[in-house]
Amino acid sequence: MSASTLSRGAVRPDDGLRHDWTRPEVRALIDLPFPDLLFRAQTVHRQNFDPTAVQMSALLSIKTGGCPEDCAYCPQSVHQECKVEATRLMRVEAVLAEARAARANGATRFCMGAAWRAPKERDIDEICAIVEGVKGLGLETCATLGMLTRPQAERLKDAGLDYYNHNLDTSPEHYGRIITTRTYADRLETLEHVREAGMHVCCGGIVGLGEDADDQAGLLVALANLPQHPESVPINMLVRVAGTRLAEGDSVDPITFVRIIAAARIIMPRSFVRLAAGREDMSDETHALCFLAGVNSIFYGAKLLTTPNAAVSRDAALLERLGMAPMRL
Ligand code: SAM
Ligand code: DTB
Ligand code: SF4
Repeated sequence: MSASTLSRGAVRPDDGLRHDWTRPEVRALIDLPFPDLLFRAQTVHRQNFDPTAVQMSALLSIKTGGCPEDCAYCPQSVHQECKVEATRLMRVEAVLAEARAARANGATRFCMGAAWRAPKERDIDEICAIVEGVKGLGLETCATLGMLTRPQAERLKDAGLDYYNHNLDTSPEHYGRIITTRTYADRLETLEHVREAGMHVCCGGIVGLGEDADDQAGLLVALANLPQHPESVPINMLVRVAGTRLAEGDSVDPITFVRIIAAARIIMPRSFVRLAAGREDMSDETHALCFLAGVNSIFYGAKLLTTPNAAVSRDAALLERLGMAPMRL
């Protein structure tokens, strides 16, 4: 995208950050000797953040299943053999009860996910009421509802939505093997609408989709070379769900995963890098290496959207063992 084709809200700021990373450069970073890579990541991390503080986001599926998109990894797609029961959008009061519980647990941001390709206008009315309610509890608000138009993004911003999550998922080349019902360009367009509306961007991807090392670098390059770095970068380890197209496959070496996290930290130095899905099956030691590599955000709570998350008691004990603590607002 040239500067002249960027619309106003997406104009690249003079932020002193690099937006011109190349794939060979990022591959070389990922492949650095592990001590050098972690030293660089930890140095960058300390220049920008308190290395002991972890941002805690709670996640709630406010509209589950029945999604028309064909994302190969996702149990909520109607194209999968597993049939996650489709629900309608939750009522405001039910969402607020969950948000209060998340706040009591220590989460400072409440992320709401809906299994939609894109919200309809009447959905936006209901979501705005939910966002206003959650914001009123003193929580930061985040939603992931699929594709958005610019007016929809503006309505959500006006209702008090702080962050919008919309992932690039993988490299542009690998993308077509994972999703055919929505293009990479569609995703970039939604991200632009979110930016133009003045919301913070939460955008990341998934490791373990059968991608190669070049795709892994390609995802990071696509994220870092956005007009502005996403404020929040969730890196998910694929949760393999029985009955999905990606139920079987080779698992990614945890050291490779840590390397990808470290490279994300180095090339997006001021972004919160979130260790997102996949923590339930990750050892405490892998968690610790991810924190060293620059992770400073996690999903906190018993459940992700449809699958289990690492237990709250385990997370609390791990942070304590590591001398780390939840970040306050
Ligand atoms: N339906 C909306 C959309 O995809 O735009 C929002 C919800 S969707 C579940 C949000 C993100 O969750 C996806 O983009 C994907 O990155 C992640 N995700 C979904 N299923 C996953 C899985 N099994 N393992 C890891 N991440 C997953
Ligand atoms: C993100 O990057 N990961 C979250 C959130 N954004 C919405 C979703 C993870 C979903 C994991 C599979 C599930 O629980 O259905
Ligand atoms: Fe639908 Fe989102 Fe799942 Fe894709 S990731 S199938 S868009 S809920």
